[in-house]
Amino acid sequence: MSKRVVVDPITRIEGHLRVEVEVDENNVITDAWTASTLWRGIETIMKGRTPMDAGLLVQRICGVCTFSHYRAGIEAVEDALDVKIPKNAELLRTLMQQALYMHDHVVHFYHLHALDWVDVVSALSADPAKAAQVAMKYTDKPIAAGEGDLRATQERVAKLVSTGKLGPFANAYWGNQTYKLSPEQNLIAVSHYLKALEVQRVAAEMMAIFGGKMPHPQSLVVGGVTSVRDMLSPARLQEFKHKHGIVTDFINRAYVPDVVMAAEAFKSEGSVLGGVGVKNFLATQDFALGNGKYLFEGGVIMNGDLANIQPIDPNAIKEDVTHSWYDANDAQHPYDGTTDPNYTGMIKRDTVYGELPTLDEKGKYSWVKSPRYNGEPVEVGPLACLLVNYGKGNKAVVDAVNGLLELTGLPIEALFTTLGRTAGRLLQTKLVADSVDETLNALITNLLADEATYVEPVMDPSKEYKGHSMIEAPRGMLSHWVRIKNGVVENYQAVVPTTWNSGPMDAAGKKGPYELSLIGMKLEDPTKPLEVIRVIHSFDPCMACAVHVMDFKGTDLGEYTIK
Ligand code: NFE
Ligand code: MG
Repeated sequence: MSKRVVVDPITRIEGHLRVEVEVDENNVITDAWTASTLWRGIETIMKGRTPMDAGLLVQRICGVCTFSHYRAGIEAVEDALDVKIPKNAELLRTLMQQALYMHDHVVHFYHLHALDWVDVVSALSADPAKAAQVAMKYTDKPIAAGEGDLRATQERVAKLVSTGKLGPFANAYWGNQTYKLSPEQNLIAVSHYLKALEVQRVAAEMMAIFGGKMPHPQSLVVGGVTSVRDMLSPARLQEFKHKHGIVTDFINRAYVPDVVMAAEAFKSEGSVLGGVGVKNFLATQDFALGNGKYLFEGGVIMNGDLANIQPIDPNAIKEDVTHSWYDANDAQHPYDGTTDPNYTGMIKRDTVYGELPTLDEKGKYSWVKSPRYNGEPVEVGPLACLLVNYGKGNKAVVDAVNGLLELTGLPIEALFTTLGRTAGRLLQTKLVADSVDETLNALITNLLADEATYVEPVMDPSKEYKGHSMIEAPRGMLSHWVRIKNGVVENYQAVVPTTWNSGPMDAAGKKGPYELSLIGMKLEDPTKPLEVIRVIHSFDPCMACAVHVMDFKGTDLGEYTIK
């Protein structure tokens, strides 16, 4: 007898995500469906507006990767109007992107994903003196340094537990048998979790130095950046460098050792050794270094074939809505894409929690569309970026990947797992952090000879234009597509990283990365599905990005029972 397990809401993500799985009598997942239960409306409100405002409006798609949508919106219009921005502007955009990644990935690992690997309650029984020794095993200068520091962390958490109000640590599956770290290792990680709350603020400040504020920076315009002399003064550049040093130090002395520690502890835990169901990957070139080169190259991997990486064909991208709550006849290319909502409801059935409204997998069941590349689902994100660059022989990436495999004793196949996805995000963070000096130096050198930060775009209202941007956002490849007519936006579509990964089945019944990654995994206890959450979190879901359309009419979209 199969049973249905419902996880809703998945917390520690951005937005609203529901996962349903069927498990057999051995608690092995036999089928899975993922849905966003939130409806928003940004693509539609772009119509009829000046393309010069596109970036500022579409950055509201999300409060997390605000810079990514901002930049993608502006670069789509620049592509349409054939604007080539000055080198200073290009480098400044790269520096902001680097800061975004350093912020976003650190927050994801510690505050959104770590508690899938770290049992906070177990940390209470650790011996702080022993933990101080254990920390030295993974780095000679641990952030969680010394017995006193670790004991203070333990006392802080114990105090929280004694009040009975666990705050951020409430309602988790503590004690689950798939937690593998020792009490001492858990204590080290909890100490870094708390420290990361401070460090992420410094990374956000890096963004604000060039963006004016964070989130939702304001310094990009069609044609370049508004950052003129004041923003590019030596004092500002120095401030950026200083904050970069603080965050990089944390990455080297906490994030790297913690992932190595987790890899060692979890390398025989079955539920983290699956988790890559779709072996197709897509990543675009990004992080322009100002010399015509990019930190990361782009390409498409099909069927896990790293030896045969193809260039991206923008015409191969289409979005299918067969199982999404929208109307459209066929899969659509984003230049001609529509976003017409059609909510069809849920169906009641028996679950491990009793009778509940559940996803209607034979009909429509998610607000997320299903992007496809030549009709195939693909995974995007840090892992996709690393695999594409590893396969193409990008030296920095090859060295970083091989270095980590050596350090952890993991085989190359381990990349194609939940653990690999999480370790891949770490390596991307480190590569990005390590490229900042080169970018800053290129900017400083260029500023000595050339102060241009902006070229005025020219738009002829009697002409029609179309353009798109493809960039890497922290969760993967992001593309924006714009058509301009009579001087205003005629159509606007965003094909977003989390949409690629979390979309429902397509017309051919093909499942996307989230759904396929769950199938075949065994749950220790279906009423406490930690393993499901760990796999899904490894993608770093952002449903706000994935859906980006909004219910203005307050329509009743469904009823939910949250257990
Ligand atoms: Ni809302 Fe986003 C990123 C974009 S996600 S966070 O990264 O674009 O899918
Ligand atoms: Mg879209």
